[in-house]
Amino acid sequence: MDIIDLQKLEKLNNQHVIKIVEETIQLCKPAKVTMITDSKEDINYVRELALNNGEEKKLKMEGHTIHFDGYYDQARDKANTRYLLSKDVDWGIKVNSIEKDKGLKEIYSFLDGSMNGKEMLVRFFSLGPNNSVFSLKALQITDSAYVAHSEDILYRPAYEEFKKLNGSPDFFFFLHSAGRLENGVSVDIDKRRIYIDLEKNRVYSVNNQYAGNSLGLKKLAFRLAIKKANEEGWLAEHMFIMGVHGPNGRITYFTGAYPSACGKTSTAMIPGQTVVGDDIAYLRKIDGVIRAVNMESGIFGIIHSVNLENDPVIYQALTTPGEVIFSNVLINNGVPYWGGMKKDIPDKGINFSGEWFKGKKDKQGKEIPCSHKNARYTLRLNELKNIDSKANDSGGVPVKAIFYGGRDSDTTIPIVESLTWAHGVFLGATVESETTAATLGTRGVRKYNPMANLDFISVPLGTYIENHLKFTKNLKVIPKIYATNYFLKDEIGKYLNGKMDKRVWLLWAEGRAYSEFEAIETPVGLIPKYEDLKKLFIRELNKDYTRVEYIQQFSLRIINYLKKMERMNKIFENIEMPAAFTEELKAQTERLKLAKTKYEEDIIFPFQFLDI
Ligand code: SPV
Ligand code: MN
Repeated sequence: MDIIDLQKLEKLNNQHVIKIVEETIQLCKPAKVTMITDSKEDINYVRELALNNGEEKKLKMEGHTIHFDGYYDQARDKANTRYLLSKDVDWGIKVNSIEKDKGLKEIYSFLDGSMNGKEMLVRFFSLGPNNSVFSLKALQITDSAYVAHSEDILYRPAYEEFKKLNGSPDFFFFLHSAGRLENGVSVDIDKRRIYIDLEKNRVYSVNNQYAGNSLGLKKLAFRLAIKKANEEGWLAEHMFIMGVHGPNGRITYFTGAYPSACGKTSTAMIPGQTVVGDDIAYLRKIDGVIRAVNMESGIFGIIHSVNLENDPVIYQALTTPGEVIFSNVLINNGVPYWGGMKKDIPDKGINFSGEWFKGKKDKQGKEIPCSHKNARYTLRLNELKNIDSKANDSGGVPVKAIFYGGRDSDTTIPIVESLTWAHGVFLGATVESETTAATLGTRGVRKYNPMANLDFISVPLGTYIENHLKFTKNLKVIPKIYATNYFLKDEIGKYLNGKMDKRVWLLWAEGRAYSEFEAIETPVGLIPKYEDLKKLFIRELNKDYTRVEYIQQFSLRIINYLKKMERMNKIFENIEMPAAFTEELKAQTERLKLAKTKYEEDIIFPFQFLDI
């Protein structure tokens, strides 16, 4: 470390930071150590380093770069992500863990000398807006300039904020090494590990680059935050935050939790609305109101199917000058291409498999697509024209409604409002979703995914749900809760809804927050009336919404719902859950059974509930 970097470190006046930096140097043995402050020069240094060391390459358009992750490093590695535990914990759900001493020994052995001949970057960030009661601080050390650059786009730099810690150890620490590189990508994938120490608020990640594995501040910090939130009585959730624009200029803030690749970003980006955040929200009670901040300041979004029609705002940002990192797409002549972009795709170029040509096969004989299904873009929210004016407010935005959703082809209706807060917590806690390309492994398998957060819950499930149930205590305004499903299909496997229909669900819920629409009570909650949706489809989408469509979408598939309740009963049989949750499960099951007997049908039309 040269004298200027040393001074930057010393100016923080924090012995804990100094000790971590010293220990990391001893362990990882970098050739050079660079401290990155919030200055333009330092941030630009990271950007240039990523280009100079080959982790990113310039594209034709000003500000655009491409980064490739290794062929086997294209998504979150759940199998090698583990909690380091010094004693056994009954989580209720299946959680990957390893005995702490054993895990530390293993990961230290992989980190030992991992930065040989490389440059170590030391960076400081705030999770949430600077100067805010919501925010947490994070120290990131990495030998990947791509990781440091991505974090610069996705989070708020906070070297100056770290000075205000006054020597306190109250920050998260993330150590990452991409390990041995060939052609700019991590190669020792068999030694890829991500180990989380919940007791010390530290995470170690080695031999990977895919952002969900490597960036400390994203899903790794999220796991630490969930534990902290549960201890302190606030919520850290896998949620977007958006401003829904109702009639007469009214803006109503919603949050929404969806599993990865199930419509979370596309909901937050629906035309006509404004975005605060698309992935992780911190929620707190302030003066009797739930308020939320985006802990990030950018988007690491899935690029597949982003096109002018489905995602006009993102598409524009991806096709005009500005700071964007593309990852794992096809590059031809300095121009990025991806599946579903609705443009002609060249039949050769460079992609995540190296030199690519149409028809290229992998080792198993499977055709390699032009871009990976989980290929991504990284950009700052303030590059987007639909950023909400309150996106960086240190006090957050007031939350009026919460959406939960999963990828469910055969059971749950497009939108339903919960009967009460506890029923809403139950609806969120019983989300099921079919697996996607966002994690390694088989796709399309139905999995239970409470609050779309199963991969990240870092406390026993019962404790996590209890924290939600009691969150409304002393609240002046209790937000409404909605369960949504954008993926319902008919009996021949055709999707029942268009991609833009979510705009109508949002606006219906927005109106409900002011009692502007009536609803029909069913065993699973309150559903919209046909007449209201018809008006909204015309107003929002200029679309004629037929009675037949309404009936197909909102009829209750009682048999499937009862099967779902059976699956839930089985899951919760062996988990210690709060009594209020168990009662909701029982009550909803009973209501469904009663309806089945009363109507003597396997599928009940929405109109039938009107004559109760
Ligand atoms: C997700 O998979 O939920 C993401 C991307 O938001 S990442 O977690 O970074 O892989
Ligand atoms: Mn996510």
